[in-house]
Amino acid sequence: MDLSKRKFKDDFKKMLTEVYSMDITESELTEQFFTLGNLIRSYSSKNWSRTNQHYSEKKEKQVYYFSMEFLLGRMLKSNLLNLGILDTVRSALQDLGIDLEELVQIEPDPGLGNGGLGRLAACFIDSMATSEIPAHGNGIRFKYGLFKQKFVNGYQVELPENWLQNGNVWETRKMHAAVTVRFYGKVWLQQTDKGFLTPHYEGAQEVLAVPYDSAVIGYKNNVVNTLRLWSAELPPQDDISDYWAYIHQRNQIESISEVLYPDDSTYEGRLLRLKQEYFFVSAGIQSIIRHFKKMHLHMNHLAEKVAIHINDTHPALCVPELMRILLDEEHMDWEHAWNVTVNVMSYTNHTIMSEALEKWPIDMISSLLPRIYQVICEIDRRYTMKMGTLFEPAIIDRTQIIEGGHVKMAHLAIIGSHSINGVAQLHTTILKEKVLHDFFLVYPSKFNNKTNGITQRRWLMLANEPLRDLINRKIGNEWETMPTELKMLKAFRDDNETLLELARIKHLNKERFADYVQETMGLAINPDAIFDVQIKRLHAYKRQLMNLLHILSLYFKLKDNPAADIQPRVFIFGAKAAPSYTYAKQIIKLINTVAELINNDSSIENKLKIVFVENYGVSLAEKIIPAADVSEQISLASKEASGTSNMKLMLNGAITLATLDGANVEIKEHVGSENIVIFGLREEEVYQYYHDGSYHSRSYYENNPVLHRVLDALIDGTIPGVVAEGHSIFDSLVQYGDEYFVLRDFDAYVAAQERIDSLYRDMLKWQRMALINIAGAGIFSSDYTVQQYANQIWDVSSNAHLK
Ligand code: 26M
Repeated sequence: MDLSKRKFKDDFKKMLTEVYSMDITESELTEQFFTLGNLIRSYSSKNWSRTNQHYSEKKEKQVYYFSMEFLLGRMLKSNLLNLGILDTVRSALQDLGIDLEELVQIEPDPGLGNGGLGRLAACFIDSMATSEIPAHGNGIRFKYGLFKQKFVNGYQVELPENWLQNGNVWETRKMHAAVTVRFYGKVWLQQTDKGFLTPHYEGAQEVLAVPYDSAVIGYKNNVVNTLRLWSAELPPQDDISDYWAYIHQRNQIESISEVLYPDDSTYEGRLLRLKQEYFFVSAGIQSIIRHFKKMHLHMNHLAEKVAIHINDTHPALCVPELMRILLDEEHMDWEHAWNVTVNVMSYTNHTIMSEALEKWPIDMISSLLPRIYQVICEIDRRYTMKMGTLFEPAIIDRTQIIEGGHVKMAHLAIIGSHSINGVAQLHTTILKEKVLHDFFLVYPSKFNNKTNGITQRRWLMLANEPLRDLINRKIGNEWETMPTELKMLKAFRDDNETLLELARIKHLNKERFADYVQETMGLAINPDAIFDVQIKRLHAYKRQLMNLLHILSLYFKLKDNPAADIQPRVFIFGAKAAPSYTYAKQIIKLINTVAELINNDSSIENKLKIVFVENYGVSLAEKIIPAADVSEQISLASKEASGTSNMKLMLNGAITLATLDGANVEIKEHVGSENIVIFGLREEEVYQYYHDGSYHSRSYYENNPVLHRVLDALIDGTIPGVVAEGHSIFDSLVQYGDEYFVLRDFDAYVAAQERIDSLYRDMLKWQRMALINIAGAGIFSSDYTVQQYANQIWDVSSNAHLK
């Protein structure tokens, strides 16, 4: 948008007096933040209604991205950037004596997600608005986001994240768009006088779903899409006969949208979680149908106007919910309704970890959602009938929806969708060949790959302004919306001046992060050291433990020989563990304790430091990633579906140290094997071990002296204060088979780290590698990912210009 500094200053002062009756000198940061937030809203409101009007008039097909999680991060700067007024506003505020960076801190970081899956949804809505795809998010307005992590004596402690405490400037409550969601009760089918079978409900509990809409602003294109998050409320009551019963019921209903479940890899069959899933699914689908009806088209045409995307299995009830509405409320016959449903739905799988697969006990679904359960049974009956004639019984048994007293949500999503995709090439191949092989035999053409991506606007333009400026000076700014243009940077691979500038920018970012660490943790770290970064949820398969064992091996090397020639390193960790994941929490305690030991050992002369940042999340990622030299992507091959921190880190010039897992495989292909450090077991080797059962971790402990010493340190008192944790972790590796092959990959990992050490010594060579990584990162922009979803799955146009 066009905005002069002068106009902005006038608007800002006017809004401040109108809303707070204050002038700038009287106002504090909070008032200034809300004023700026409201101004941004007013600047985008015209385009928001214009976009909606355009979609309605053109009757364009709309996409609805259903996701339990949207891990947005702070929106202030992102909105300013996308409106094209970031620099103007920053400088105008400065004239008024206000520092934009201070206002930024006022905004809570809305942590409405656990990790990769939720952040992917946030990158996607940014990219969809920018790519001019008519697509909207649908999710839950959790009152409490992912817990705040604190370390107490090295242990993780969880505190509530009350992000809504001071209100949320970006949202609008849309009472007129509220819908009712039904739980429990009895249901039976009755013949009406028109000859329809309609269900009758008795004793159902009614929950009011109230939407809160936020603008999703496209980058400099006047498009504003919508993120709709639902909140659960007690429907208005005519009379309240029993006040205490009323209060109780209200609390019970409001608990549905109270808190995000903090697990990202283990499924637990909790009733409240199932309520959450049906709640936002039913509310979202009802609201889509309401909107569709304004077009006065027959329901048979729904799939021409609506695509619904199921982000992991959490919203898989979309399938029976849409069937329910088409059958019961629109009186379609089963075949037509099913045809429409399958054409509308598509599903993304995000994990092969079997413990993450959702399956709900029949009793739970049938009592909470009696009509939905009937519909699921009928879907399953028809599936087995139809496919039973075409495939052998064993395949049908293994692909049924209802099995062993449970409803399998992935099976429901696959049978009910026309597309199922994995999130990196390797992951999709494993789905087709192993994890979902039976389904691949039944529906080969449903399977496809969509490699994940990240938005370069948040993860480079906002997080790393010095690098953005350098790139723009070198190659212009086309990459901002055509990110593969970053490849033009390759022309500077032998230009020492550019490489030195890159080095200077990295150093600057490292100094900034070092200042932050000094201020918040009281720990001094040296910006000349290698900043070696592993930031992701804590999970055994991601092998933060292997990283720590390597650190211990370096520590002992220096203890034995203080003059050992190693490059100084700062190992940076950021990770939350699911509150119930005991083993992950033990690893957190171990890392913190080793940090305490090493950081305070003066004999190693600052050659090693460990920084474990508290409360890792989007805002911290924005500080850490630009300062990273090394990107640790060391999951056991086959286990990480894609990873996305790998992409963010390479985009900021970090060198990837990786196993051939998830999207690392594609990163290697794009930068070439000389610009990445690869080590460890391959996926086929891992499966071979599973097949022949020949992995015996104990022999690695017994035969490798370095490993032996490092592992003994866990149990012999070398690391004070981790007796219980040390034993448990030692046993998991040596005694109980080392499920994720940490000991098997240890030597290869140490060798890879030595390679990093030697590469870093040649500064120009290192920066050349960094440059090639930045230049090759464009293909991993979520702009391309969502454009592929639009063209190949949703069948909607991108770039339908609104300008
Ligand atoms: C399930 C049931 C109950 C409570 C929580 C869950 C649950 C929540 C999040 C399960 C899994 C969740 O997320 C999984 C996830 O984040 N997967 C990651 O997805 C990324 C985006 O595709 C990939 O890059 C990562 O490799 C993958 O681990």
